[in-house]
Amino acid sequence: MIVKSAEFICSNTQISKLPPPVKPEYAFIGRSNVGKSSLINMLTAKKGLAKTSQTPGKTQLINHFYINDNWYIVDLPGYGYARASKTEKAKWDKFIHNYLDKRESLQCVMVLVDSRLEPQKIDLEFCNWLGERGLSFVLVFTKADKQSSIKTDQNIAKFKKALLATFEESPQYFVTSSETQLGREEILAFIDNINNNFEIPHYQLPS
Ligand SMILES: Nc1nc2c(ncn2[C@@H]2O[C@H](COP(=O)(O)OP(=O)(O)O)[C@@H](O)[C@H]2O)c(=O)[nH]1
Ligand SMILES: [Mg+2]
Repeated sequence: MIVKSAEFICSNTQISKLPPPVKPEYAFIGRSNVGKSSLINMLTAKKGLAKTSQTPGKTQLINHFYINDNWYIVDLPGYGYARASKTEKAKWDKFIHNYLDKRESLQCVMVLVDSRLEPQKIDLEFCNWLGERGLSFVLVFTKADKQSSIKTDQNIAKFKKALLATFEESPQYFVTSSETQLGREEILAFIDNINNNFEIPHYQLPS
C-alpha cells in the first residue's frame, strides 16, 4: 500500500464523539515509550503526525488519523506508566477497555512490544485481556535497530512462549524499526488486505 495522505482528525475522551464507525480502524497500543508515535509517523511517512517525545505518559486521548481517505490509525494512550496513580490507572483501564469493547469498526489491535526487553507482565496481561474478549490483535516488536537480530529473535521467542501458556496459537507478529523503516511494508500490506474485505458494520447513531 502506498500512503498518499494522512491527516489528524480528532482527539477524544468520549467514545460517543468518535468518528462514525464506517471505515476500517486499527488501534495502536503499548507501554508508554514503546515507540508508538514514532511507528505511526514511520508508517504514514509523516514526521510530526503523532507527536513523539522522551517524556512518557503524555498522550491521554484517543487520536484518530485518517489514511488515504479510507482507513483510520488510532493512537491510544500508553499503559503501564510507572508514575501514574492508582486512580489514573483505573481510569485508563476503563476508558480503553470501553473503546476496545465497543468500537464496531475496529479491525485489529496492534500491540506494541519493546523488542529489547524480556516478556513484561503488563504486556502479557493486556494480550490475555484481548484474548478473553475475542479481540483480534497482532504483536508489533519495536526498536529492532537497537540490538542484534539474534537478541530480537530471542526476546520474540520468549514472548511467544509466554503467550502459549494461555493461547493455543501465538498471534501474528511484525518486527519493526522506526529508524530503518523495517516492517513498514509488511504492516501496510497486512492492513491493506483487511481493508479490502471490510464491510460497513451495523451501528446505532448516538442518541
Ligand atoms: N532507535 C530507535 N528509537 C526509537 C524507535 N522508536 C522510538 N524510538 C525512540 O523512543 C522514544 C519513545 O518513542 P515514542 O514514539 O515517543 O514512544 P511512545 O511513548 O510509545 O509514543 C523516543 O526517544 C524515540 O525516538 C526505533 O524504532 N528505534
Ligand atoms: Mg506517543
